[in-house]
Amino acid sequence: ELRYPERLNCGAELLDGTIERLGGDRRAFVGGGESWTYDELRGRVDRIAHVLTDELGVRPGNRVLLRGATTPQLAACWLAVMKAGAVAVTVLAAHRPQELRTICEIARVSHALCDARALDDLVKAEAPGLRVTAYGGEAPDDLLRRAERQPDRYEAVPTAGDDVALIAFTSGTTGRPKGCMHFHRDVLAIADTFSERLVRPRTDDLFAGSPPLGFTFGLGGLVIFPLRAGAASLLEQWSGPAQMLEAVQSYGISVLFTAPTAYRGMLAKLDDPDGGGDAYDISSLRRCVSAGENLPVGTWEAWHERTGLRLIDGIGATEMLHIFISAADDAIRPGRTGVPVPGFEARVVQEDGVTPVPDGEPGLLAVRGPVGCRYLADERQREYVRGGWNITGDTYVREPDGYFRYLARADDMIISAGYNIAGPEVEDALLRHPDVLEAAVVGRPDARRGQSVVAHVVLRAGTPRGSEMADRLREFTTSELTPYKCPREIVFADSLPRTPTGKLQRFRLRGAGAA
Ligand code: 3SK
Repeated sequence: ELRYPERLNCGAELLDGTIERLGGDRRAFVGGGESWTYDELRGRVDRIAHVLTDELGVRPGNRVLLRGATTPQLAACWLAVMKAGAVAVTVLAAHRPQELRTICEIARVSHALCDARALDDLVKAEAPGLRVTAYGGEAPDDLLRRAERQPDRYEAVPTAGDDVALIAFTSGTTGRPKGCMHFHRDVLAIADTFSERLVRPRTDDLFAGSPPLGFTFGLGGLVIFPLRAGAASLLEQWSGPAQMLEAVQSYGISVLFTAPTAYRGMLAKLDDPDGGGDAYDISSLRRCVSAGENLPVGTWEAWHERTGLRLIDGIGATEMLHIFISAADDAIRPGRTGVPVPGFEARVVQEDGVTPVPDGEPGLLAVRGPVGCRYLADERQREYVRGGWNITGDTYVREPDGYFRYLARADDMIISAGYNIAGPEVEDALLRHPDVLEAAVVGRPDARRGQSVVAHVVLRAGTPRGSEMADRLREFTTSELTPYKCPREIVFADSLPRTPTGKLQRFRLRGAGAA
């Protein structure tokens, strides 16, 4: 069982605690041409914390919005907010002014620290009473300039373990954004469970990944986990699979966090005879984590075959802060997400959210553990947490051996002629076809069947589209799946709609027909 002291500041634990245990003369953050040791990082964080409290008037409990590209500077600001006892409200660079305004309103944000290159949308948001300070720019009152004039040691505010440290926003597929509150102890708990027990970082590891720090998948994987382990993290924004492969090679990344689409994108590059795939040396990779989306067996196998590495799949949620079902090493069973991460419990329940369903039958995933959902002032809390269990909105089967197999988001189950069809299962089959790069399968209203199965498919570069290809894909799925699951229609697309955090937006495809 995890036990933390009553007084706990996660920023101080991650920095001062790690320095005390392992020493400060070790690499902490790399990126944008910078490389800081733990001692240097602490100096920068502490100076920023001084500016927050001594110049900007940030008080413990104040909500501070953080907005910027993935850089060491953004991560230093996050740590400074933690040490100052304030509450970080992390947002995505992709959030538009109206969304930013809503977030500021819901979370009653008083201050914002914003990358100077991303100021425009925040200024346009015109959030009432918001005090915005830019960092990383040329202005004389830039946060980092001010920080240079401050002392390099700051005594962290002695927050309680169950003081709120972070409000992470999730918009779900539709509706008003929900702010998920997480405590100082939660920040350490995700490192001490999933990271410590499954990723098992080493002090000489270099972490990196594509999820932004405004998404808790990225915040955990790129800031919290490496710091807790005394490892280093590369904090850079990547634009695509080629850049990722280049970064792995040039920096010697050993622990990678990204989504299945990115693993497929990297595989496509590695296997492209004209793309110089063999030119990439990615032998530094040791641990690869996949989350954010369902990981198809085909992707797992292809990555294993190409790299010899066993992808660590996991399901996480903003409400749960990070990953709560997963498996690593020999415990991995491709096609299953895994088992509850040590410290968590999971089960599959009926629509009422409390009655368990027998093993082997589909139902709603329910989970509980050291972290959980606490929506900020939102009635939807009642739907998410029922009887002490978090109902994540995913449809799962628990197999008799205790492994959890993902079927679909509960909203994405297709009911056709009385059959329940999980779109991701059909997507997995399509992805096994050598010409298919991406696939999204949805139900379309159908007078006879209730819904009919429609597949939206992105083909590999240079593959001709058309009815012949559609017939071939339909035939292929019939050879792989029970016929009632096979798509009645195939729609070819250049790309699929995704959220800024990379999740497929299947709801945007429902009702969309052939172009
Ligand atoms: O939402 C997700 O998919 C997720 C995955 C891993 C860790 C954290 C999150 C929010």
